[in-house]
Amino acid sequence: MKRLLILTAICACYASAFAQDITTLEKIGPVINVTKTDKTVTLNCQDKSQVQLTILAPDLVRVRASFTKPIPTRDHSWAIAKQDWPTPRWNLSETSELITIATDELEIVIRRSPLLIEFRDARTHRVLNADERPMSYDATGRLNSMMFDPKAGMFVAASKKLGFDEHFYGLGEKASRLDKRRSSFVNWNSDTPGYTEGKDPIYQTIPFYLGLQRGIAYGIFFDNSYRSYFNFGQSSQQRAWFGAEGGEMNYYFFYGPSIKKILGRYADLTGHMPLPPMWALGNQQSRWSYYPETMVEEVVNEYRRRDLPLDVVHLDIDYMHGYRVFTFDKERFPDPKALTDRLGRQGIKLVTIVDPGIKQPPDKNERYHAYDEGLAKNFFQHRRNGDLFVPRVWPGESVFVDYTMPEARRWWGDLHRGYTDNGIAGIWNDMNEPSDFVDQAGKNQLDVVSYDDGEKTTHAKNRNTFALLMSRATYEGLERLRPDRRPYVITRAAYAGIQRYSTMWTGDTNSTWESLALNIPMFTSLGLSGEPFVGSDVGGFIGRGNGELLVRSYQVSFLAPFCRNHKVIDGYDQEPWRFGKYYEDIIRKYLKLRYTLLPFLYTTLEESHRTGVPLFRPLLLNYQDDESTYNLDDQFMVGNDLLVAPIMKPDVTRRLVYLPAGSWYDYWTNKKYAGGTMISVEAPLDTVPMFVRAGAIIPVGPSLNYIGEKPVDQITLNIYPDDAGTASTTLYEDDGLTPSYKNGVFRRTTINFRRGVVSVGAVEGTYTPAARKFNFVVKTGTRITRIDQ
Ligand code: MIG
Repeated sequence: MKRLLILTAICACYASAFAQDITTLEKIGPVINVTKTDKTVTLNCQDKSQVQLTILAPDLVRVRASFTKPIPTRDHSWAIAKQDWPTPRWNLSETSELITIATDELEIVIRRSPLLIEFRDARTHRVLNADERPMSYDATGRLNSMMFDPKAGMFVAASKKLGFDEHFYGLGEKASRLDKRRSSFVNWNSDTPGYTEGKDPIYQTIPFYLGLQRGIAYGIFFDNSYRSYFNFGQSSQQRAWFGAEGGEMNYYFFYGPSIKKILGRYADLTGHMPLPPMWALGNQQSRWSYYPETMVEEVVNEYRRRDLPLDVVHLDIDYMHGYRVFTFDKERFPDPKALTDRLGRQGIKLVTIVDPGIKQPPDKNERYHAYDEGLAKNFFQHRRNGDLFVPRVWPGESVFVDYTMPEARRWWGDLHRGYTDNGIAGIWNDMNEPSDFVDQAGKNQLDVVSYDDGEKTTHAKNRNTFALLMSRATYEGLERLRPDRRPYVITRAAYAGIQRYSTMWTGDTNSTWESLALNIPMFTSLGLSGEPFVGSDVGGFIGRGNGELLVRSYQVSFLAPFCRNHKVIDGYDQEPWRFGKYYEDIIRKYLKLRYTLLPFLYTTLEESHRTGVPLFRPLLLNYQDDESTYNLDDQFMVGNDLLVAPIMKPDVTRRLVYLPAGSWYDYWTNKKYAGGTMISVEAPLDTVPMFVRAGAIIPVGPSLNYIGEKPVDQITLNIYPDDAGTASTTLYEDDGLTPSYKNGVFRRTTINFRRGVVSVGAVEGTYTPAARKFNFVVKTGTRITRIDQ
């Protein structure tokens, strides 16, 4: 009953959130004078407001506004990775009506009265994005329905003209379709088990979106961690707006025109994803929870006995002593080091879950190092009145660490020695919205104060960045504890910038077809929001599921960066063999295919690291000029070369597949198709329709039971020539384990094919792979007449 009441309260406040009417807000301006430094233009307004534009790059401009008062000197964001940008060439010109800032790529035209900002292409002068009304604020507090807090300040908003045929993408993890046009969203990190399409908010906040109109893209990153709103013309033909219940109007405008270029800039600004260890691309198995240790070994033995590849097993919350993080249950896991050693000999890595809640021991005499030390050092969150903040989570009454304190982050990171000393290979951060069983909406936490660089800000500001900082503490801890190994962290909640520290999964999905259908739009949207390493519980988390659903689910996830089967505690078992041999055989086929495709997947993952362009892509990312791809979210691509069109409905064995311009090869039959059209293909349960772009070379390795099982002594380069008879690729290799790739210890090998002649170009990087042989296979049957090395 109590739970029901809480739920009703949550729904009521979400409903009111959608009613935010920004047309009633006060407007900024007009401009009375302009000042300039080497990088910035400051507009001083009649109402004492200030607007500051900072030119960071020819295609990147930051807009900050402060309403009725000067821009504060403190300027800090947990999301930003790069602060020092070399000043690009730009100039300022003024007339009595307009202020114009021009870079080599952007022209920003600012009307003085009313204060309206317009972004244009510097060459064509075409308008990319324009204010629909001046930036606005709410001095009355009426839009801060949930959390009015004197520290938070006012509701702030920016409103943009809605393009007649403008499409919207990104916004991180949303339970919605790919194109966000005509939808609205809220960001307030929330634990939402069993979410379905339309549920909002869910776990993460990535306030970054892309606008695309007639092939031309821009991006906007609204770097504000308060509860925020994005409305892409849901209830208006005129405007797309964004706003937040506090903090600054502070956004970055990115110009493409290509989305790939924007994603590169976004990665420069908020951080590039480091490479995880290569085994993170291996198959992973989890459930809530495998225990005791013999059960873990049974799962592994079953995998090996059935010839199913596996690299990682996850331990969920029951491995701990009464849900105390940084401990092991003595009976269930008497000797974790011996266990990880034994598993290590079978090629298996163990990942443990770590929640933010530190148990407050009910018995005052109990000594629990994480609680005792944190309390002594004053690292836990407090309410404004000085009381310790004590939420209820799995361990019962618990406390949370104030991760805004650098010393607290360091301490938290160091606590992981308890895992690394036991051979634990990676850390899974859950419940970090942060979830509180008695207060899922976070209402009772609004007076929780965080240190925040001495600013002592409240939950309203710090909720959405809590997981980012927890993951950061974890990542940096692992880096210190094992400097010669790449950290592997998985998180549920996040804020922009998370890719620097952690990979992610999409939380508590359902074992239903509807939930499966959300995989592709969610993975691709996350990729368009700077989070390349994503995945979802294969088979779905909650509910019973069945063999057909599990197979179809693997036919999506076998090419997702994170491929992990996971199940709720009371759910029906769904390891690959649980529904019988027929389904298991098909799953084996796809898991083995994933492993042979590793050279291709790893090459594409490194591209994500370097360029910010995700591995798992919507078609529009590769075919930005093709409007048929703008709302296409039941197909995806891996890198530039592989197109996959899974089945996400029961009893369906045939589907339509859209092939963009160019030629395509059916992966299974090598049959060639002309693109730019829709084709109908057979998709019996054992087949996921898959096509290779003509012009691609796909590197494949040996079949493996786990990564590192044997030396990769042969790489087959499957050549799919285009209509001109050419194809090319660049293969990326490194040691897969250490951070030395950051210092150039990798090898990049360019391979070209032209009418029967293969040329292996000069290599880049200082890594020397073990002796391996290249085999070249031309899928058209063309004979190779020469190989130039
Ligand atoms: O309240 O640790 O999303 O993957 O199995 C549930 C138990 C807590 C939620 C995670 C899920 C995990 C579960 N956790």
